[in-house]
Amino acid sequence: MKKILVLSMLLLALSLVLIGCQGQQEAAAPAEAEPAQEEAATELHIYNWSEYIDPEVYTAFEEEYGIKVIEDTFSSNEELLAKIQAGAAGYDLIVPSDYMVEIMIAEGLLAELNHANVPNIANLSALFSDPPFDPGLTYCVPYQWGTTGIGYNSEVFEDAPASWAYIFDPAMAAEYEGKITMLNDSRESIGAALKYLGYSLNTTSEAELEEAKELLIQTKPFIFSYDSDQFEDLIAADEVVIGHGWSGDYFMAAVDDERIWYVIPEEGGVVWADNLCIPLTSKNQDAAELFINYILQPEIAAQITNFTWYGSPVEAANEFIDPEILEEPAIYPSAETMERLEWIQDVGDATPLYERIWTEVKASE
Ligand code: N2P
Repeated sequence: MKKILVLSMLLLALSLVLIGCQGQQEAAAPAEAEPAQEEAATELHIYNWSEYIDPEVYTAFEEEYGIKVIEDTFSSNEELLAKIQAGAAGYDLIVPSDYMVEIMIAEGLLAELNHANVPNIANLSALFSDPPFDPGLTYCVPYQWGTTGIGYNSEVFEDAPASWAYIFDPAMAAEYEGKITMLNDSRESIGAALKYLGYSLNTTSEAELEEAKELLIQTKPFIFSYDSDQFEDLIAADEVVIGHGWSGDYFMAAVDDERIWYVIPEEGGVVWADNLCIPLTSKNQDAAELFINYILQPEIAAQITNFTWYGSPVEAANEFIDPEILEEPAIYPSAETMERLEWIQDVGDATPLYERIWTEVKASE
C-alpha cells in the first residue's frame, strides 16, 4: 500500500515538472522480440558517467550477444559535448542529460533512433515517453533520473543539513572549512548558488549570474575540492563531511558506510534525467540499439537501479526494484518536494556566460 502511495505521489510530482508530455501512452507489457542485427559488431563503445551501471549488465549482454562492451567515463555534460564536438568518433552510445540532449540535437551530433529496433521502449513510464528535450524520443531513450542536493556524514550532522546555507553562508561553512566538496560542473555548481540566492538555475540575467559568481568565489576557501567522481568516497574516507552532489552516488556509498546520507535542500535543487543516445559517427548503430533494447527489459532496468540508487524510467521495472529504494523520498520525491526542484535547460546564448563564470571561479585564488 505504501509503495502504491509513493508511486502515485511520484507520478503526480513528475507530471508537474515534466511539461510537454503529450501523446502519452500506457506502459505495455515487455516486448519479447529482439531486433535482428545487420552487421556482426563485436564491440560496443559506451561513453558513460562513472559508477552508473552494474558492470554485470555489460557482462550479461556480452554473454547473450557476443558483443563486448567497452566503457569510457566522463564527469560532466560539457566534457562529453567537447569530446564529441572535437570529433571523437569511437563511441556508439553516450549518456547526456536532458538539456545536453537538446544541445546535441541542435548541433546535429546524434543519430535518429530506429524505433523498430527498440520495441522495449513500450516499457517506459508515460512520463518519460515524450520528454520536452527530445519529443517523441526521436534520438534518445531515458536511462536514469535523480536529483542534485547535499550529501553528508550523519555522525557530524545530527539533523540533516537541508539548506544550501551549510555551503554558502560563510558563518556556517566556516565550521566545516576544507571539509566541503562541490561538483566540478558549471551548470550544477552555478545552479546551486543561484538556488541559494533564490534565482532560477536557468537564469540568463547577467546580474544574477555575477552574484552567483561572487558567492562561489567567496565560498571557495571552504571547499576541499570541486569533484564529480569521488565526492561520496571523500565522505567515507573522512576527508570531508558534507558536499554538493548527485543523490544516487551518496546512497550507493551508504550501502558500505551507513554514516552517509543525502537530503534535498529546502531552497530546492536539480531534477535531471540522463539518456542513452547514439552519436552520428557510430558505426554500430544496430548494436547500440540492441543494447538500449536490452536494458529496457524490466528486470535489467531494475538491476541497474538496485545498483545505482537512481530512479528508473522503466515503469515495468518497479516490481523488481528494492522497496528501500522505491520508498526513499529523496529518490522518489513527493509532489511537494518536486515542486522545489528545477530541470536544467539549454540557456542558448547565455551558455558562454556560464562557462566564463565557471572558469573565473575555478581560476580564482
Ligand atoms: C553517476 C552520475 C550521475 C549523473 N555517477 C548525473 N547526471
